Amino acid sequence: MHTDDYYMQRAIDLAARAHGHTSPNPMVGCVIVKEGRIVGEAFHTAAGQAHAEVAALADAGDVADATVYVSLEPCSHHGRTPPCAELLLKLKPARVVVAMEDPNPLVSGRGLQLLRNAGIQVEVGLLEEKARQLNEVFIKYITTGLPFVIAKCGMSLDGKIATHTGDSKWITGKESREQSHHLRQQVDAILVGSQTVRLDDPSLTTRLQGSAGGNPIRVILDGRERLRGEHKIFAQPREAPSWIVTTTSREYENADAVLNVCGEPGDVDLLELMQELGRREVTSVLIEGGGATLASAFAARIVDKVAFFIGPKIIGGHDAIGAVDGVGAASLSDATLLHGMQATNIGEDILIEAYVQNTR
Ligand code: AOF
Ligand code: ZN
Repeated sequence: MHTDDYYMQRAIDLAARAHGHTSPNPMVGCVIVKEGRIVGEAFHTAAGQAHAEVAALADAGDVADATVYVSLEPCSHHGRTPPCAELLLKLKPARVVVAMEDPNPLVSGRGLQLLRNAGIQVEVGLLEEKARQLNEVFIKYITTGLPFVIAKCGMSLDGKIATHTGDSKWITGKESREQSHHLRQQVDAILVGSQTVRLDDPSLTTRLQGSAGGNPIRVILDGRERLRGEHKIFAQPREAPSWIVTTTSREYENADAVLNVCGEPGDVDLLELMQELGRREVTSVLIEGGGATLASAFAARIVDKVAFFIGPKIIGGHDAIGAVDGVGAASLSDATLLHGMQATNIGEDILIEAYVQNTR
């Protein structure tokens, strides 16, 4: 006999198997238990595909005395698929245990209410923190319409992303770089400034061994219109869409989309850009620099999480670019405050992750 915690953990683990594949939907897992045995289980594989509960119920057969564990409240609305709560009402399991309420305003408690009204025993909040962390992207996107933004960089212990002559390859080791590809695989879009494209000419694709990792959309800020057509992001055949963001009406014949986002001339309004990306169902963005782009992102308060890789080097020099450039905070009360800061050893490097307080 296992505990409720055990089965919910299994539902969360199942959900996580689809990491990077469910956008704009959440990751959801479901486990159905009868007389101490798992009789059905499934996870949501992609938007438009069956919800976790539907697939697990199909797997289970008769669920009259069963407990259904699901990592997100069963939905009550007609989206791309019909409401899971209605299917549960029809099949009438004895008990439904849910990790967290669905933050989708179309659901938010209505699914639970439907089940309770029908006399099904409902419990909410088991392993809720884990479930919320798993779906931090979905929670942000569905409640604000803005993508969840991760600011990433690779820097020396003294916070530099290049030497004063511009040498930057490599500050962190190959394990960190591989970890960055995992991050790319999990997001809908990567954002960089045109300076990074001009200096590094990156391809910004996901390269992971043995994985058909999805390539995120490449979003390039070109407020000052410095990009020409010769860069890898414009190469054919296209490995991923390239969207260029400008403040004027310049046309880019090689771009897959041109997003005209007003701001000061030469300065893209990043909050407006996030709103536009949200409208295009981009639920997560990985900002990969450089220093000026990260500075604008923190100043615009669009960053939710940081992932800073620190290599065991000290570069020094006041002309060496820092991870976060720009003018910076005038007083500490203007600094971007973080919480939940965590360190992980990655090869010889350390990855620091933390959440930004007072994001939008
Ligand atoms: C669940 N189980 O496996 C998922 C849920 O367009 P649809 O029909 O796929 O609905 C998407 C919404 O349904 C999504 O925003 C979220 O509120 C919920 N997703 N719900 O009970 C699932 N993927
Ligand atoms: Zn559903």
